[in-house]
Order: sequence, then structure tokens, then C-alpha cells
Amino acid sequence: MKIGFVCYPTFGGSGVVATELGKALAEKGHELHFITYSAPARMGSLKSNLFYHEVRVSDYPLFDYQPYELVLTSKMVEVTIAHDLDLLHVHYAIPHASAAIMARDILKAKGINVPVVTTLHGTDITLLGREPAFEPVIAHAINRSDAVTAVSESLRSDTLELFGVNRSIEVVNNFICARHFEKEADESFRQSIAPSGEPIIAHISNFRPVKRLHDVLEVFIRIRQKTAAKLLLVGDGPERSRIEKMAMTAGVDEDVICIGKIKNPVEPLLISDLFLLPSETESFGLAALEALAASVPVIASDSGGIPEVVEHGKSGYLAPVGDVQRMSDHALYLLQNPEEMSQFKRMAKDRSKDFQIEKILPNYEAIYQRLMFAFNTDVKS
Ligand code: GMT
Repeated sequence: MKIGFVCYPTFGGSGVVATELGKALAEKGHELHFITYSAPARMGSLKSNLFYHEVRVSDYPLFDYQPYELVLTSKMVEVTIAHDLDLLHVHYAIPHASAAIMARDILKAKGINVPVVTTLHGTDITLLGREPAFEPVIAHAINRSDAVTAVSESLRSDTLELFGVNRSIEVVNNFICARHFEKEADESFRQSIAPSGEPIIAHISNFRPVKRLHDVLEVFIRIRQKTAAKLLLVGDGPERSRIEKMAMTAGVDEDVICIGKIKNPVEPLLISDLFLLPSETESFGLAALEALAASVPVIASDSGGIPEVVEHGKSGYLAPVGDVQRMSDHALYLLQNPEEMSQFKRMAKDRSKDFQIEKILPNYEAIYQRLMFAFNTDVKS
């Protein structure tokens, strides 16, 4: 099949999921065309069936705001025609799904029928979807897509409730590529973070308010009052300087290590003992799944799609949003009970196996096949 993929090319979960899915589809022999404003962060090298088409917006002095969505639409039309695409799969409702709907209409007027699959990732619904400025566009894009998927049951029901959508939305969970986690922890890296063998507690995110970085730190401060530990913060974003100041005021700054944005979270996860994800909401919590895949139990908020990933009392512990005391109690319990900790680590790894890409990818392929059949289109090899 020849598939056009539109996603955010950044380190964010939606971009990572789209990129890994695209790469895996290419490995299975499909022809993949990424259409984005820069090469996806996790794309790796191009192959004979893996392409990248840049969406470049010229700086027209006439416009106060450059019309990215229109340039993206034209690019989708151009790439679909030039490469005879079978299907467009767009990740994130705006502007990708709305642009794809317009591209599909333009192509239809030229006698070309291309189905559009939209995958909803979370913030497009739970945060942007609540904005009156975006709501009608998102609702239209969802209603007019040929298939819509959501990364969790929780996101599916949020979408149905928020937008009054009366179409089917299929749940296709996020996934991990197990082989990325099949390596030894880098002991010199661990040493550099925790020179005296302290347990390492990790958090990975874009440091936006929804991640509740202050709760990460509050939990860590409580742990630190009872035992030696290091907090490894991976990522960057608007909350970083506030958190660094907070760590200094609490006198734990020497135990808080911020390593900034990195391409791949596997190395820091492999040296970690616990993962904290106290988010206000998460449609799925890909970072939590990646932690489980590295055998790291997760202490998280009982919010959004997280309970669909982390099993309370098995692969981690869940607590109400903002309940930092309960989260730190859970963390300390595991840190102070090595046998329990080893069992949780095993169960974390086991849980991640339910979300291996080999199990998830066929669900997307089945959707593509169904649409090709419905559109009565011969698949191009
Ligand atoms: O976590 C973020 O804020 C980034 C965001 C994104 O769009 O990349 O992540 C969302 O999509 C991920 C992939 O499907 C999910 O695992 C995250 O839970 C979701 N984030 C939120 O819902 C806050």
C-alpha cells in the first residue's frame, strides 16, 4: 500500500507513535510518505520505500500569520498525485485532519478518491478541543474522516462526549518496539547520575502544565526526606525553570538532574528504578508504557488512559491527581521493599508485552484494507 503520513515531527508522543508506525509499515513492505515541516525526530535514515516531503511555508509579508494548513493541504494533494497514494493517515486533529479533509475534497474534484484515517492523540481533544476557537473545526474533521482511531478507551469516550460525535471511533492503543529496550543499562551513565548507587526516579515529558511537574518534585522531596535518591528529569518546556527554582528552595537541587530533550528515552529509562507520571490527564501515557518496557514500575495519576496502561498494584501504583502524599508512599514502599520491587519490575515488563507493535500494527492495517475495499480501490504495490 502507498500511504501518506502527516504528523508533528517533534519528540511528542503523537509524533513518536506516527513515526514508529510509519517505519514499521515500511519494514512490512508498504510505501510510506511522511509529509511534515521537518524530518520526524525518530525517522532515522530514508529507505527505498520511506520518503519525507517537506512542507515549507514561505514568509509572505502580506500575512500576519502564515497559512501552514493551506500549504500542508496543497502538499498532500501534490504528493498523493505524484506518488499515486492509496490513503492518507493523519495524526492529531488540527491542523492535520482538517487539512486532510480539504485535500481529499480537492483530489475528489480531480477524480481521485483517497480515504483519510485520523488518529486522535489526546491534547487535540482534551485541551484544544475545549477551546471554542477550535471546536467546530475539530468536530468537522472527526465527522468527515473516513475512519477515526483513538489511542485509548478514555480518549474515545472523551471525544464522543465533548464533540457530540455520532460516528464510530475505534480504539487502537499506542505501542512500543520491544527490541529498542533489549539492551543492557549503561553502568557509566548510571554512575554519573547516582554515584553512590542511589535509586533513580525518572520523569520524561514536555514539561507543560498538564504534566504537573510540581507534583513530580513534591513526590521526590517526600521520598528524599526518607531515603537517598536521585530525580532524573528528561525533556524541556515551560515548567522547567520553575521546577529548578523549586528544587533549589527545597534544598534538593543537587539530587535533581535535568538532562534536557533527547531523541530516545531508552537509555535513561534503563538506568531508572521508578517512573513518575502525575499528569492532570493523559490520553494514554506513552512515556509510562516506555518505562514499563524498560522494566521500570510507574507511579502515576489515576487519570485519562493511564489506568488502561499501568495496572495498580502490579506494574505500578495509581493515585488521584495531586495526591502527592499517596504517590510518595507508594514510591517509598517499593524502594524500601526490594523483593516487591523486583516483582513489580517483572510485571512492568510483562505488561508492556501487551502493547508490542506486532500486536497493534495489524489493527491499523485492517482499517486501511477495509477502507480500500469500501473505496473500491485497487491497492498499489
Ligand atoms: O504528552 C503530551 O503532551 C504530548 C502529546 C502529543 O500530542 O504528542 O501526547 C499525547 O499523545 C501521546 C501519544 O498518543 C499520548 O501517549 C499522551 O498521553 C498524550 N498526552 C496527553 O494526553 C496529555
